[in-house]
Amino acid sequence: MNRPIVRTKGRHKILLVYPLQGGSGAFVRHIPLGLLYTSAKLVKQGAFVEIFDCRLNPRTWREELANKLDKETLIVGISVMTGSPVVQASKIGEMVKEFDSHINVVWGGPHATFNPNSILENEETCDYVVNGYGSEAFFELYQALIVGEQPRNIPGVVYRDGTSIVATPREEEFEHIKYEDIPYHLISDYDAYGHIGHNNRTFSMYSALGCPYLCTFCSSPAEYRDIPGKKWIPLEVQEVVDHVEYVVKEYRANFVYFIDDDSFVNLKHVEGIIDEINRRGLKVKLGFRGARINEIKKMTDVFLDKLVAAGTNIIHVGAESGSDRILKLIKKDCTAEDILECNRKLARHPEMKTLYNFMMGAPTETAEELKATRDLMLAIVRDHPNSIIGTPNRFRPLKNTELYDLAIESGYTPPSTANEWLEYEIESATGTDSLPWISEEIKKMMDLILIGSYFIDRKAIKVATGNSAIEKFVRLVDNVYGPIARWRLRNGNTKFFIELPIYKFANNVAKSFTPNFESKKNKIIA
Ligand code: B12
Ligand code: SF4
Repeated sequence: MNRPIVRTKGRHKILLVYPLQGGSGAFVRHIPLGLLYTSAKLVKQGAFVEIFDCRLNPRTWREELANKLDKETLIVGISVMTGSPVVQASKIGEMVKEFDSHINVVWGGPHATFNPNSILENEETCDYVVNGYGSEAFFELYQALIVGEQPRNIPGVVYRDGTSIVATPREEEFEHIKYEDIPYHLISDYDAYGHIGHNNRTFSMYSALGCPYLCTFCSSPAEYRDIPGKKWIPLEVQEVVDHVEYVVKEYRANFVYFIDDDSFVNLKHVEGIIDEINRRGLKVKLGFRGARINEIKKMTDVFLDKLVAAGTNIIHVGAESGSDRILKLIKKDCTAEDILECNRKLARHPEMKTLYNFMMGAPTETAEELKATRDLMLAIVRDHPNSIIGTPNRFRPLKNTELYDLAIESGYTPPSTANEWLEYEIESATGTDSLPWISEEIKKMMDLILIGSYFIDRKAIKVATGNSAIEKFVRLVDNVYGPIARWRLRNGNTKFFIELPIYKFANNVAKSFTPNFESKKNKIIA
């Protein structure tokens, strides 16, 4: 279905909403790229689209969102990740329907992709779910809704018809939106986005699509399983660097975050990009969120020097566990010793921070294996002073993953209602009740590692370097409490662990904060 946009005097407006995020959203606020991609085709065809980001107004979003709605609003689309954004999306749906029940509420994003039926069964106010990539499906859904038709046979669109749920299978191919078609103008204030402690103007983008690996906890293999052919497609170097140049020149970006699942499957790909960035003389820092130990093993010091010289400021590495058995279970294709060896290599290039991701509480994981993770974290920090231990993810089974099946076998019952999804907050220290394999001993160890991870590497000093109230507070806590946390972590001591309730309280408070990432040096004077 590819009719031109029908313009009516009646309902035609689309409002795309990014809900408040969980705890990690207090530290990282990327541009709502999913919404820009989703609206790309619609904007190109002349539809009226607005973006509203609740994260920029955490306390007043209801009133501000209500002000954006009127009798011409046809669709409110919400981008939903698993965890507390599900509850937020549910609140947005209720608010919209209270305002006007004729507005169509559409859920999309990673959570919607894996849970369309559960959403439609439990969220009365959600009318349609888009499963998978958004641009084409949302365009076609809009075309149906604007002329009052049922969105029959639209790949990826799922909806209720009476008491049954109708789903048309999605198109199984990678979505690639040309950078010229990304409607960047829908975002009015780029200074509002970034990472805590950075006063950079950060733009996230892809350099490659997909991922060829099969880590058993991750949603990506499930997402790409049925896509025929290669599972990792590097974008053309010229195109990637044209995109970088475009955001640098048009939007004064000075930090580009490659949000690829994995950028380094073929080292030549990244090498091509950094060479071309250098050749064009673009002044921009780089971050890569997808790097694997088996890939770092292949990187030479010359390659790493080049990455640093090109302005690479941070690289994220999935270490996940200090236990070789767990590393094998999650198919990381490496051992704990490999991680240490790669870490020592990365330590020789300290200008580039290395952020390690970890996971705790996988099905069958024992307390001893968790201690091995704790020991690995301590060794990483000892060997590489500019490493950062990311807040470890408490394992939560993601639908369609191999570990999900193992979790079900191990007695796990998945959530259904929005409030149950709240318990899914991966980085929070609450709610392990639905994971029956987590013993009291493991739970204590997980809590200890979680709290310790904030202090193990002095990240407050490395990351929260700005002058905002929250950053000053974080540094103060690091100075006063940090030594105790590190001592507890090293010794596995959880006696009188009053830090845990304090942490839970602080985590909740942090969510309603809007840290100021504003880049004053870089402000565009309109
Ligand atoms: C940036 C990012 C974050 C940021 C937040 C996002 C932001 N904008 O600031 C932060 C750091 C806070 C974050 C946190 C987490 N993240 Co994250 N994150 C990402 C990342 C790297 C990029 C997201 C992005 O912009 N993608 C690009 C856009 C174009 O893709 P997209 O959002 O999927 O949108 C497409 C479709 O989903 C759909 N769509 C999206 N929104 C909408 C809306 C409508 C109306 C429609 C119709 C369609 C639609 O259309 C879009 C275009 O095709 C992805 C990995 C990736 N490469 O996508 C992981 C990813 C989304 N995160 C993931 C995970 C596991 C997490 C965490 C749970 C754990 C963790 N610590 O990483 C937390 C928890 C978040 C929470 N509950 O609050 C998983 C997905 C989990 C899930 N089921 O939700 C991903 C896919 C990584 C992975 N492979 O494991 N994340
Ligand atoms: S964790 Fe990373 S490397 Fe592994 S499958 Fe997911 S995206 Fe790919």
